[in-house]
Amino acid sequence: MTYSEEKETVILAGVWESAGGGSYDDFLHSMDELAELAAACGKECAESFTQILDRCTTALYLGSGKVEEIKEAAAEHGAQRVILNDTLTPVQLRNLQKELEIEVMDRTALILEIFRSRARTREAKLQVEVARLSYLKPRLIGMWEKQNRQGGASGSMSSKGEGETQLEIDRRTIDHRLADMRRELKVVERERRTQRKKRQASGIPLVALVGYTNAGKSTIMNSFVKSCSGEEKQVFEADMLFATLDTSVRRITGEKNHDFLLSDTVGFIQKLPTGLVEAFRSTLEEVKEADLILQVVDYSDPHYKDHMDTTLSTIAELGAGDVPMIIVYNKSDQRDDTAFPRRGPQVRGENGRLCGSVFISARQEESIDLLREVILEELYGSFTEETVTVPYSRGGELAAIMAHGEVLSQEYLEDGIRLLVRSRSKAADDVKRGGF
Ligand SMILES: Nc1nc2c(ncn2[C@@H]2O[C@H](COP(=O)(O)OP(=O)(O)OP(=O)(O)O)[C@@H](O)[C@H]2O)c(=O)[nH]1
Ligand SMILES: [Mg+2]
Repeated sequence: MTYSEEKETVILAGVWESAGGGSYDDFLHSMDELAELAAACGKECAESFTQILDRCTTALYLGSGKVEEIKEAAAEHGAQRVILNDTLTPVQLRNLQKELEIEVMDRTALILEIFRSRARTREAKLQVEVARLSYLKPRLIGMWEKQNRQGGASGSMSSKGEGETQLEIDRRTIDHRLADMRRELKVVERERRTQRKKRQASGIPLVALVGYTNAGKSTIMNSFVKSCSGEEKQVFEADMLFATLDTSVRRITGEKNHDFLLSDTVGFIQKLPTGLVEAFRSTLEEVKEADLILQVVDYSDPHYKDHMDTTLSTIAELGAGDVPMIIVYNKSDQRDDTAFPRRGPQVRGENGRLCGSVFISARQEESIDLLREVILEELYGSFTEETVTVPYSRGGELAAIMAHGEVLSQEYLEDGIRLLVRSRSKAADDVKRGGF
């Protein structure tokens, strides 16, 4: 699955299953997304075919008439590949390839290819490779048949029997490699767990940016980073699907000892191959451990509600359904009906839980200030003013109060100092409990 420097010309095709329950509109949207995925992978789409069927055909995915049409179009455009909008069975892939006589690839393989080209760290590379080999294994037979037909790399393999033997060897090789890589991943995961424990021990709350791919998560991360530690800790952001694959965590300075850690990770998409969710589980595990999830939504996308559904179900799948959440309606600058930055109404989440919401643009400083305020409120409570009297003998307590709150006035009494303190309510509770 490599692609050359020159753009590969492809043809897209998808089936809307009228008996499948999904709406036709959603189907068309997923076809648009397929085109974006292909573009993100450096492919040029020459034509796109859609077909309405009760159910996809078990032999070919598409109807045979449509396959003929695609074959003609592929010849006309000089296309090198046809990309299908679903995950195909090994049989469908094999048959289609035979009929079309050019490369065939399904949505899962396309996403895997993007992930593969983007993976940077050893962990991400291993995760993608595990997902890719698991996907490839049941589909090897089709590749062998193709090689035989073309007299490809192993041209000497003339009889079927030899091919089958080679297939067995290949499957075993894959099994060995998978076992090796899973072992290596376990080691990396252990390191990640150790890091996470250290972080938890530090007591600094973790806030996780989560959302559909291209929603603006990395841009929000960078705006926060820029506001407190300069440019050098920036993460990669770009107008492309799956710009981020590796999780990064940055410490964001709040105010008065109220810091938090912000994590940015891989985005979601509808029909994200389950193999990838599995492979990325340890990376996404951060989300489960978070004290707060920021669900970033591209509010300028007409399909933002579907994206939210996909994100919520993936969060639930990861076992992070109970983590408090704030919905961040980002890219509000791209809408002419939305004032921003501002707080939005409370939104009822999947399990009936209420989440706060906020309308922002990640590129605007005031927006980031508001978002910081909303995060701090959620983590440390809203501001309250309270009078406390600290005995002269307890200087440590006085220092803790000054570190976490703002002293508005002070009065020296006989038995101690009376202070009027403005602080976040959760922090004030801790002071009262002697938690500092
Ligand atoms: N107009 C506008 N563009 C934005 C805003 N936030 C992000 N973008 C742009 O949207 C594109 C995607 O942003 P990223 O931050 O890379 O998105 P992401 O959610 O990290 O995406 P993945 O890493 O692919 O999951 C970039 O071109 C950003 O410049 C915003 O508030 N307004
Ligand atoms: Mg990103």
